[in-house]
Amino acid sequence: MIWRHATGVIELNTPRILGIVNVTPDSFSDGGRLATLDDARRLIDRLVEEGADAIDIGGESTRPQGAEPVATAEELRRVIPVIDAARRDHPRIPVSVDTVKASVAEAALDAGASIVNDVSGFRLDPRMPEVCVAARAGVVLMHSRGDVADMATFVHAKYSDDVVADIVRELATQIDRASEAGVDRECLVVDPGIGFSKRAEHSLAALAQLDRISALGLPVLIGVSRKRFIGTITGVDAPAARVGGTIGANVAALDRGARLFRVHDVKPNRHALDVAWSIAMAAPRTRAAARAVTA
Ligand code: HH2
Repeated sequence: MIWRHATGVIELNTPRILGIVNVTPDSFSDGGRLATLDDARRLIDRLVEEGADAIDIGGESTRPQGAEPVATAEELRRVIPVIDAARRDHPRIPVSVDTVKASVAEAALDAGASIVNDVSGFRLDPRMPEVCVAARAGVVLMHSRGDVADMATFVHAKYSDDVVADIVRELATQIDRASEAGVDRECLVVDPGIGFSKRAEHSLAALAQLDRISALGLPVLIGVSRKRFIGTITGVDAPAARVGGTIGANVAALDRGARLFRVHDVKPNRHALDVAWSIAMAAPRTRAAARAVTA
């Protein structure tokens, strides 16, 4: 399997890690850490050094307490200089932009981003599919409900007895919308949207039955990093201290078919996923496999 994006290909012959860069004052686990462009560049240097295969840059939080939507001009002001710097500092590393706004995606793609990570899965901005098609961008279609302000709360967390069937059905609609707009299937990956309109039991069902998400026929990306359900299970309140729980969830997801992992703490996740993958393959993860990313 491969994931095609605007400037190259990510071969999914090994677990791939997207390092998170939140250029937001209010993100739930790392908000406000990046005060200057140099702070963002230093973080990106570290994520790449620790083994990230791509960088996911976002300028609007969807925090679980309910988020404050960000104006387009402000979101652009936050993300474009960081995307530009990431491309100049690390030309081999693909950049993803985490946004639900087509105008932000468009400017980000112009600045050198090659992947659009839309946590609304093309639901919130009708122009998003055409922007992605025009740039031949890689696209993450994530499952969520509601808008930016409430998608990470429990307002829309009402499911039938088979929560995974509901997620699969809604994701299938989002995939159809993307295909009808002309997005190449090889450019698409799906994400069950852990914690988005999902209580702990819903997120756990999605992870436990990830094979049913994989059955949609597209690569699966998951974002469990430091999330609330890990705090619920472990009793660890501070998001930054949830690394162990994050690794547990990522390794379980790898076993159930996930190939792309969006994380804050690249180094420990890189080590854990590489060891788990090498066991699954009964062979060490090779350097050649690790290099099969073009940007
Ligand atoms: N989770 C968050 C943001 N973007 N994108 C994808 N594809 N999958 C996810 O699970 C996902 C995502 C929320 O996490 P974070 O960026 O750490 O926090 P915040 O939204 O508060 O900035």
